[in-house]
Amino acid sequence: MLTQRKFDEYYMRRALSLAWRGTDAARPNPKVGCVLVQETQTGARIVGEGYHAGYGRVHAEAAALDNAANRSEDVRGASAYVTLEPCSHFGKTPPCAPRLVSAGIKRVIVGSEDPNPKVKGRGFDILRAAGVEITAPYLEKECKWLNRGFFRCHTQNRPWVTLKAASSLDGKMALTSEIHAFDNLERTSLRGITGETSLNWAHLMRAEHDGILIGVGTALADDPELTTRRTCGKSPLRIILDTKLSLPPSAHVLKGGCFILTCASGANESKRKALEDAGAEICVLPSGDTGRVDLCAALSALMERGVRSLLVEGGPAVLSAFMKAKLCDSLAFFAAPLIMGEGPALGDGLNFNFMDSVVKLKNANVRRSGEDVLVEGIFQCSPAL
Ligand code: AOF
Ligand code: ZN
Repeated sequence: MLTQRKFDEYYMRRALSLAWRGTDAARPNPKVGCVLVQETQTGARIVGEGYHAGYGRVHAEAAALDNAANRSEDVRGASAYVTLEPCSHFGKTPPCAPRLVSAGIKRVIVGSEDPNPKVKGRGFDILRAAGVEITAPYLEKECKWLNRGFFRCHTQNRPWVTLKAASSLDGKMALTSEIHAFDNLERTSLRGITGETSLNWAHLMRAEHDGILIGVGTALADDPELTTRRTCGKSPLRIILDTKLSLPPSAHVLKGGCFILTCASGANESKRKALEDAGAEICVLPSGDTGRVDLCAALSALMERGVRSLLVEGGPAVLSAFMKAKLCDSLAFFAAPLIMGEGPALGDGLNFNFMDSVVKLKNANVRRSGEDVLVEGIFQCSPAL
């Protein structure tokens, strides 16, 4: 016989796995899953389940109740396992908490409170007032991780930021000759450094993020597409940090739309028009201490644009700028079995006098990626969700 705890864990994990199915389509809404469980004298069984399958579509709880109705199941007296607090507001769909109440649900097990100010605690109030038994938060860490971008935006007003870097064992991201070839601009090409498996993995990471950001140096040097062509899944919004608006209208990255963050308010009108005609959306921002686009302002602008999670694939300068500003949450570092010697390296431009102040990762995890090694971790500066 399962203990109540194990019993709850089993169904909440089922709700979590359903929630993951909403991956692309739910953006910028959170991914939510719901499982309805009916307990009888002969045991417990799932009578309905669902997830938030797309922005503007029914919420997970409504999908689960509809599923139960289609199966002619009786949900009165059932328990609902939901990864996020049932909502209380009329948005694109009617609120879920009253719907659970009128369906006769007697117990609700919730992953975490909804940080959206339109909901935040009000869903619980509705359930509690109706006498529904509440167990919350339950498996909170996992449920928050699922929607880390959504939580980061509501708690810090910026997207979840993942830095991705690929280098040799000695941390080099390019050869010196490559930089000279591009007029001292940073270069972060994966070509020739990491292997196929890591490239495929990197494209999967792109599909999991709402936005992908590089510096204009990388755009000029590599002329990348920044798509998910090696895998399935939606390509993220392409974003270029381009302080002086120097990206040429012929750049690959402009095809299919691209968001340019610049400080060049007075840029030549014809240049601006040519970029816009080529697919760019230009956003003029203040410059920070370094004379480059202020990263805090950049992240707010991206949040406004619907970006909840951002993958930074920049060269060393852009990666270091995010670390210096402490505006980064997780790292994915691919190390290839190579020693490249002189060349631009991860961490270039960062300078610390004491070990206490170096950039640190917590929960670091190491795994193989073909011939390469993938180190993942959470930056110590990343605030709790
Ligand atoms: C739930 N269940 O499955 C989801 C919830 O634009 P709307 O009307 O779809 O509302 C989106 C907000 O509703 C979203 O920001 C979040 O607070 C909540 N999402 N709530 O009860 C769901 N997706
Ligand atoms: Zn809802």
